Amino acid sequence: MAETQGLAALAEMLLGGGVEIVDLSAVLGPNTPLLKLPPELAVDTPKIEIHKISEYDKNGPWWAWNWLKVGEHSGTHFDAPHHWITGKDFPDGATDSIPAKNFVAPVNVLDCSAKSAADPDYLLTAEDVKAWEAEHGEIKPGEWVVMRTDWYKRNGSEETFLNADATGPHSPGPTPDAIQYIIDKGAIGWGTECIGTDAGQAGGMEIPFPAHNLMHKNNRYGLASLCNLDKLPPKGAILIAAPLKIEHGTGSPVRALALVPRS
Ligand code: 23J
Ligand code: MN
Repeated sequence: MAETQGLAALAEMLLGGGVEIVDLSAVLGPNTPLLKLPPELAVDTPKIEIHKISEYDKNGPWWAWNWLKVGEHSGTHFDAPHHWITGKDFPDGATDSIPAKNFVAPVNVLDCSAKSAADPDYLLTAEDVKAWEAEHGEIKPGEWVVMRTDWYKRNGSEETFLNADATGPHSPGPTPDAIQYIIDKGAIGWGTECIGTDAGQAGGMEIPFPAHNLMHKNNRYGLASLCNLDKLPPKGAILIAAPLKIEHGTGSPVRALALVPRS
């Protein structure tokens, strides 16, 4: 069967180096940048803590292990539909009810790095997405769409990553019409290299936080704080991003990986 042959070919490529595994996740720890929301609007996610239980000592002579304090939406993470009020009623919209098949899918990588370097408030429009498709090919149902900005290169410092001033955070993201367009194309999810799936200034848009509002309203997913999107081709890579199976979870840190054919 063709399916069997395809998987055998993949096995051969994995073992023979014909496919490269690109790590799309940042280190998760006390220095991970975290979202800051206006205090009059919301409570923030807590600082990440890693607590030692033992390290080959009196608390465990032959083993080392830790326990963690970590919010679901911390570091490189997955947004489930249940995260947003618009997606709250999907029976398969939480981390423990999303079908596992949705955690492995082809990925379209839109390079917005030059425009984001020129303008930290750069907003990707539906017209931009259509122009990308004209060059690289159509976005197909079931595929991820991710925005490459090279913003992950700032994630070593919360200050440069959030890029906030008196008018709030400044980081690139999508317009509502770009998000509606990829939803209509059947995209399974939308991912970015920034702290969240929305632009820094998205709270003030006509639809506040359109990536969250519209994607989750349509039972689609989000990925935030992705890394290394500059190492992916525009098309042809496979994204693996599986959230922890947290009971009724709204999201989860993930080890996001891309399978990239070696050229
Ligand atoms: C809560 C409120 C606003 C936003 C977010 C969370 C995220 O970005 C997130 O991590 O889902 S913008
Ligand atoms: Mn999130």
